[in-house]
Amino acid sequence: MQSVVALGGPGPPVEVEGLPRPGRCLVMGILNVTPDSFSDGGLYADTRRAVDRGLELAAQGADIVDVGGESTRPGASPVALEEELARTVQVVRELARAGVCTSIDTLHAPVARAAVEAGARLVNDVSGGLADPAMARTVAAVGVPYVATHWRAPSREMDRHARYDDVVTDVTAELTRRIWRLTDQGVDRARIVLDPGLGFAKRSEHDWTLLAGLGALRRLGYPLLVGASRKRFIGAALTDGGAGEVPPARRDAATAAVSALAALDGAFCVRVHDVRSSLDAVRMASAYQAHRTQQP
Ligand code: PMM
Repeated sequence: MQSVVALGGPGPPVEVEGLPRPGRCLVMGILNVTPDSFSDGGLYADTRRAVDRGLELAAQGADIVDVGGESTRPGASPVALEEELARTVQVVRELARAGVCTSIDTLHAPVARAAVEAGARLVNDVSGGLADPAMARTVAAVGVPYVATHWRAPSREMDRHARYDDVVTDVTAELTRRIWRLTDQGVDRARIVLDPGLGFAKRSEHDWTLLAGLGALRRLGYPLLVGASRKRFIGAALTDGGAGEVPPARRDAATAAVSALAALDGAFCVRVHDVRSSLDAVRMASAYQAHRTQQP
């Protein structure tokens, strides 16, 4: 069965089988069950608090709650597999049991498999299958949608890899190779969602160029997920050329603006910390778009 029924963008919204279909860009709420993520590290580090936060994100309107147990901020160190499993699987299980559509944000095939067995409906892998050679086969076997993000290197060394001739062309080519590898290993094309990987081996100007170039990435023919929330390029743009960066906790209004821009450019989903503001933003984008298409 074909899961992607229509390409988004200027045009009808994209749908992926097994995920919510609200008729607009989806909003994925971030639930980092980590002590060290860049903007919310330590806030939801135990299971009870994490589940409560996931339920809160769902009540605020998150279409998907993305559970992650390993920080991917620049410079972050990896965590042991057992620790990542302990942080995430029970949280996924309880949220899924409560009826929340849950995804697992992991680089590791065993965590992806355990989370899907606990009820996760999407695997979100910021390495696009590069970090764990077993990921593609695992995703093919468990048969849920898969977010393949543009990635070049582990967090502690990714800043050294932020070199591009033309970032949109290079990221498009590298994602195309990811798709080949995934489909070669049995992943259903109709279950692949692509992500430009804002902040992953990118400097601010790369992030902005990719955001402005979503149309080119959309031409690959896959739904796009955009993860801009509170990232460095947003903090840097808010300083208006002044010194320093606006801190992560003060970047939600700007993140919502970016969510509206991404939705207008046909993003399938935005991944955000503050669900309410980005949900309002993508709703505004869809109302605007509906009226724009009515213009003569
Ligand atoms: N960014 C982070 C973590 N997971 N997943 C996807 N698909 N895309 C992203 O851009 C992305 C991600 C890092 O941000 P966080 O530490 O705030 O979760």
